[in-house]
Amino acid sequence: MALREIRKQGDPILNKECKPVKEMTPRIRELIEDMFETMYEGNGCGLAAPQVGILKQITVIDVEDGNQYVLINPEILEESGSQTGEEGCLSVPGYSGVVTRAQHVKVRALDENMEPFELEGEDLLARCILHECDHLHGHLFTEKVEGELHTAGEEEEEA
Ligand code: GNR
Ligand code: NI
Repeated sequence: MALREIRKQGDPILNKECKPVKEMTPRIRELIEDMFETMYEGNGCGLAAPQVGILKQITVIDVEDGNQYVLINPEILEESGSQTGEEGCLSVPGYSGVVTRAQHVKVRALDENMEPFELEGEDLLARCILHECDHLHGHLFTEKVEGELHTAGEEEEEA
């Protein structure tokens, strides 16, 4: 296991389309382990392969619901409802902004054994799934921010 370097906004790799994974290999298993380690080190709730410089459709998610999700070649099947809230990204360190996303999402993906599964999520899990799927298609949350990006950790004072 090893930490990988997180690519930051401005790195053109973050705006590229990722390729589907055709078969599991020892290198991809190692990548997935490293992605979890890198995500936990950064206190993130998800990480997508392009964030560590790999243009493959792989993302890992842990929103502290007791599961570690690995989504390979994820496809969004359904989106419903709406939630508006603060979002951040390990590739945009120090900033957060308000983004409106679906409240409920259903995805189909392959797991780390290339077995298909479906996952439904709400709230933070839905937000995280959509954020990670955006990464796999070259999109960052900054494109969807309503209003300004805020400096994370600095709350505005009451008037
Ligand atoms: O750590 C992260 N927090 C977060 C907060 C709200 C919605 C999505 C996320 S994902 C992000 C980690 C990251 O950059 N994943 O790509
Ligand atoms: Ni991100």
